[in-house]
Amino acid sequence: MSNQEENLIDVNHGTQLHKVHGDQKVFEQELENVFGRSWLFLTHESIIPNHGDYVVTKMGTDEVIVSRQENGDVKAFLNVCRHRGAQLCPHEAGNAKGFVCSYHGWGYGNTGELQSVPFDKEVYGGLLDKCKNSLHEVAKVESYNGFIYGCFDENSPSFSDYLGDLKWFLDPYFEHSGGLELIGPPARCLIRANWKCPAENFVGDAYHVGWTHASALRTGESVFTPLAGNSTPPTEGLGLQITSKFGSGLGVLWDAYAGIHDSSLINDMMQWATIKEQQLAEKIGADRARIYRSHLNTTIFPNNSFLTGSGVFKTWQPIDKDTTEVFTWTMVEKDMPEELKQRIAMSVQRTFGVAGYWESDDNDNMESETYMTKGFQAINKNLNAQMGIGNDVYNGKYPGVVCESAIGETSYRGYYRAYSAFINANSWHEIEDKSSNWADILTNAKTK
Ligand code: UNU
Ligand code: FES
Ligand code: FE
Repeated sequence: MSNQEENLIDVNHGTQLHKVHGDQKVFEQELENVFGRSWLFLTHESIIPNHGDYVVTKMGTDEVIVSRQENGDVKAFLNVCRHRGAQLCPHEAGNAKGFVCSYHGWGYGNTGELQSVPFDKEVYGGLLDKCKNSLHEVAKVESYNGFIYGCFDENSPSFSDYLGDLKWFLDPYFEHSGGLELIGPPARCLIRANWKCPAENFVGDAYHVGWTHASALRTGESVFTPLAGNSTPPTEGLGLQITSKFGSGLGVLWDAYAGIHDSSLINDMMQWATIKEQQLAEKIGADRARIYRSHLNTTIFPNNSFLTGSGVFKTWQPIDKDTTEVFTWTMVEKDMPEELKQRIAMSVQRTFGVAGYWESDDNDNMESETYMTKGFQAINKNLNAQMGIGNDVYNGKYPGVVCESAIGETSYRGYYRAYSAFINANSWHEIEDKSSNWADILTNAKTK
């Protein structure tokens, strides 16, 4: 147990040590205990629809090939040749029945099997066992309404159990809407910030929107514009915060489907969602139909964040303790007119693309959080995630641990409670064990 970090997170008091935002030893434990055990977003069915379609993406610091099989399944493999370890596929995406290494020419099927070895008989004398040199396969791959996630640990719960109480809130938009598609290829860029800074921001920070994004709100004229400069106080009934057993969490801002998009999109998007909300009300009831037409800011633990309605969909890939590669896609509803999908995709790049006028507001804060906490004196001091502590309710009116307030830190606490369980566990069995009383821990937390 000596390699573990019992004091990094104080789950009972809603505080974390500064070094959670970037410490070499903590980073190494995250790769093993968090990225090695969690469900990580890979790609979407709509991006690899046909046999042989593939993308190359990241799972933690590993690069993986995600490939559509002949029977329709999706498999994922480390993008590393079994011979001398060279990068197997140098492209970001394409269609291929197999991959040939650029170094000595070993050839693999898109099933991962080693199929051809130059001069196999002559140089190995028939002693090379091809069956034992398949590509290293990611243990589990699952689709949630077309969103494909992979997990390195075969003992993980199913993706839907992993989502836990969040599923009830996500299904209206992801499933009952008729389904989504993801528009790629993802924009990619590096930020000088620890990967958790943006992950925790998206899991539950409605607090920063009016302040950090004041000028984006004023110039963009979105449905959130009244919040600009914190000129409107958070009213009762504005929204909710929700967290779940394994750290995934979200914030609801009621009736705000058009999200971050500017005035050129508000009318068309709200009209679209209002008609669909009425249809959904008959199918799934008025409460959940309203959730479809609301705005959800979400992080699926640990590093996949999105804004529903807004259509912003991201992964935060760790490069090192202070560097993150940000991937940004657009998600839209399948049955939207093509022209509306394209306008949303362009607006997502204008707002949350690599130079987006919302994204760049956030990145200054992400980078300064990462650096300021590294000072010699600062490093051992605490962060504070105590807002609304004591007001969290488990399985009340809604599933999950919920606070009926738009602004608060319920989802931060849930995220870091789970993070602490992952960091201090050596197996999924131990994560489950440390999480059996998760809701009690969160609802009983006190500031002192
Ligand atoms: O967390 C965010 N980035 C966000 C939250 C954005 C818009 C509304 C709420
Ligand atoms: Fe939140 Fe300073 S006010 S980081
Ligand atoms: Fe932001």
